[in-house]
Amino acid sequence: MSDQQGTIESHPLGAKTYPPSPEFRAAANQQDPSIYWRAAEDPEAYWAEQARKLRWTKPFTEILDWSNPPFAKWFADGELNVSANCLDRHVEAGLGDRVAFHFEGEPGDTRTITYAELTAEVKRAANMLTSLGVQQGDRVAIYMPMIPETVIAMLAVARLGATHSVVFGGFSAESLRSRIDDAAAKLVITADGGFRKGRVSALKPTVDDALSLDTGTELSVEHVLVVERGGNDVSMQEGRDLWWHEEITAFDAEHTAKGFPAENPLFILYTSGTTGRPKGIVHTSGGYLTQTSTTHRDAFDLKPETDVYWCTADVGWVTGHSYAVYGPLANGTTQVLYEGTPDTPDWGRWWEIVQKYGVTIFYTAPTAIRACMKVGRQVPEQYDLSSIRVLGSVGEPINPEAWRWYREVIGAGSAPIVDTWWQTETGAFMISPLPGLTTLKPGSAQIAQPGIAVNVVDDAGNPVERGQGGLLIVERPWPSMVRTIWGDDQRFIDTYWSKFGDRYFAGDGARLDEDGDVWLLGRVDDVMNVSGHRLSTAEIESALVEHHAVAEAAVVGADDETTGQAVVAFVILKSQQHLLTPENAEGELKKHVASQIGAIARPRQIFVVSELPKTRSGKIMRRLLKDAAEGREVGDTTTLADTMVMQTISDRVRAER
Ligand code: 6R9
Repeated sequence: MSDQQGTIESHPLGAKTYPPSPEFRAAANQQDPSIYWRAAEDPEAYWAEQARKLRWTKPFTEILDWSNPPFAKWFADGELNVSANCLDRHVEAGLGDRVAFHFEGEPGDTRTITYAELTAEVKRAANMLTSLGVQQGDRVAIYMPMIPETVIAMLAVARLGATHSVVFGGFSAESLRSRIDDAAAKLVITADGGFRKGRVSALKPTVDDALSLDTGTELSVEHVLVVERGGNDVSMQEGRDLWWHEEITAFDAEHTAKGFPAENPLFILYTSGTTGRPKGIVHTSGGYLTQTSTTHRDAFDLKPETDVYWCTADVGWVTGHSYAVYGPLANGTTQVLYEGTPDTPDWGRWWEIVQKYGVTIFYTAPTAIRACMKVGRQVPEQYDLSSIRVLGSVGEPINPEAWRWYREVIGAGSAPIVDTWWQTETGAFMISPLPGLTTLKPGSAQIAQPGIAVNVVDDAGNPVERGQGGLLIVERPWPSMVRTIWGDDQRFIDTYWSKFGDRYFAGDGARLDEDGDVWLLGRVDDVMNVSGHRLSTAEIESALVEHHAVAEAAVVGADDETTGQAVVAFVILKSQQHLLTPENAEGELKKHVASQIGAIARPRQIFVVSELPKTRSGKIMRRLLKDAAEGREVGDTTTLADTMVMQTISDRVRAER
């Protein structure tokens, strides 16, 4: 097998490219390519210029302080109020009547909230939190469904200079408690329950369980504030628990926002670490708001006067923080906020919402796109999606098959797709096309944002040649970067900065193509080594889903006596296809992969399964599939959306061994 076949050096993706249409380009926020070199020439000046678009109560004179790497400070002598930048600033500019949120509850209830109304609600809530003793520096845990009060709570905490820690509503009592303990939160804001898949999913009872666990850590929580949403029965502990709607009536909508230092911690967000306890990623204020608002405006080509923007991510994830709350609100965006799942009451729900509100910018994840593909294009085709003009993708590499479907079926064959690469740790987009400038390549996130410098290096830290694969790094500090891991500076240093000095190690494999565009290849632990050849799980998965009978695929590298690692694939077949049966699928698909990529990539085994193990944010947990493929006891499944999936899969694998 020559090195030209079956390795990441021959990524077979995306032959056809998609330049911006002349009309799109002519109207785009960024239509002059010189932005890239101007920003590269003096990134600090570029970011300072962006930062000055925000409202500072005390202007900054320092830009970047990197005197103590890896602990960066941006705009450190400046002061601002993040919440006032998202609210009061717009109202004072005469935009109070603009809709901030079109809220759509899962059962069909709706609320329209203008910037003036949102500002008033946040002021009231800030007064309420003050009365509960919340001050600058305090931590507040938020465990909520996707409803307006969740955003109001975040902005009220931020307004006081306190720090929120949003915990995804699907997490267990144990996970919630460990996050409360780690941050020593003094207040928990929750709801009785929220609507999910047609029924009420309780939240307050989980908070009760979390707070009554004996963890060996003294409970930091003084109060629990409960929003009424699900209408489910909950018990309220006298003195500790308070109803939001009862308390808030005592407070008026007068509240003057005070400025806080640019490096005041805005939030902690825990990422599911591969091992050990979750990492509390710390983000601060001025740099974070600068980069989220800039990238939101430029990568989505946002026109706040006319666009209706919808990011489908739950606010329990970083995408919800940066691109459903802070970035869009700092830009005065009109957004859709939807409480439920895309399949309730049926798979037309998202598209019905797009049609109803005339959504123009739509941002979701490849896993959701593939789920919609599986159901079939006849569903979105029943709705008028002609308002859509920009599409976004995030969370994992988007396979070209899904990319083309997304553009064709959702984007009327013309909407640019911005494939945005970033992480909880980066806070905001790092690699993404600019839709008025970039000729799109399906499957590649392509190019660093202006003012950001990324590279692909080998293990020794030397840049790879074009056409080669390696590890993705960020060359210089950026405004929205993680500042530390909460309470654990050493872990911060060890995790991200021990490999390449003061260059940030992202943990992702990547390849530079002949044009210098970046192709993300998945986490480095997802890059396999088969007979000394580097193979990417993403590459083989992409080949598998290119097959007409395959709906979804996950690939892992399993230990193999002769080849070091061998490729093991798990596939879901499309339901309405008649060409492959589970019995003949294995042979046919092995042949298909070999012909698409090369014999080196031919999977050793292919298992047809009905579901894949996913986290609640939709990421496939390949680590567990690897356990099953290697015949080990399957590891920790507590972060799975459906913990039974792995049992079924390991039984299947065992039966074949
Ligand atoms: C925003 C978010 C981060 C990891 C990251 C990478 C993967 C995210 C991607 C992508 C390829 C993209 N990832 N976006 N891979 N193309 N456009 O997802 O944050 O949950 O912290 O995950 O997700 O592997 O390292 P987070």
